Amino acid sequence: MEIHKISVIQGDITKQHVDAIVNAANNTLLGGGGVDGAIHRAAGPRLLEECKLIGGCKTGDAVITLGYRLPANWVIHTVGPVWRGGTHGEAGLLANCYKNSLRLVVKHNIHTVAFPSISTGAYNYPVNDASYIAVKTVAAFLKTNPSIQEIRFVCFNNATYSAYMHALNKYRQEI
Ligand code: AR6
Repeated sequence: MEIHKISVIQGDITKQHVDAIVNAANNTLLGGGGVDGAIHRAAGPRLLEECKLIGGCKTGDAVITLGYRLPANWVIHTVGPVWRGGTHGEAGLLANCYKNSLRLVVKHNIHTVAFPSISTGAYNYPVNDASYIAVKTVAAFLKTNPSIQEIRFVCFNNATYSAYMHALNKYRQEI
């Protein structure tokens, strides 16, 4: 049962000892606030140098870099949608963030990965909807990609943690 590979914790993603952590970046990939700022600070300046060479990322897409000073070997940078009321394809774009990040996980033979709550900070995506999309999308991906051993959702605050736990329980009851 792939759902046992999904965990939810409250914590700081920069401290996670996993193969890869995911960054909730912006289209420029040149850093910002929130989890993006925290990851760049913890990884050190060489992360920005590598991101500059990539030259940007479309919303819903993902790119991969090294982790530099982070405990994680890799950083997968994905760009979530800005919430604009829900009628601008936000749900599909958010699901693409998770799918495209996990495609890179499989491609690079990564076994353990940590996600932040993409789009629910500065980009204002309602966390109850976003957390359910996150859980459902990664669970579907795990079904066809058995090489992945753990997907960890790292929630920075209590409200986010509650939303992800609720989403995981809701998904469990539906399958
Ligand atoms: N570990 C885990 N989660 C964190 C951490 C951390 N160290 N720090 C913040 N969060 P946000 P977005 C949570 O705003 O909504 C940036 O400026 C935070 O509490 O980081 O996708 C980018 O450059 C929230 O639950 O990302 C973009 O411009 C979640 O991470 C823009 O923000 C996401 O919040 C992206 O906005």
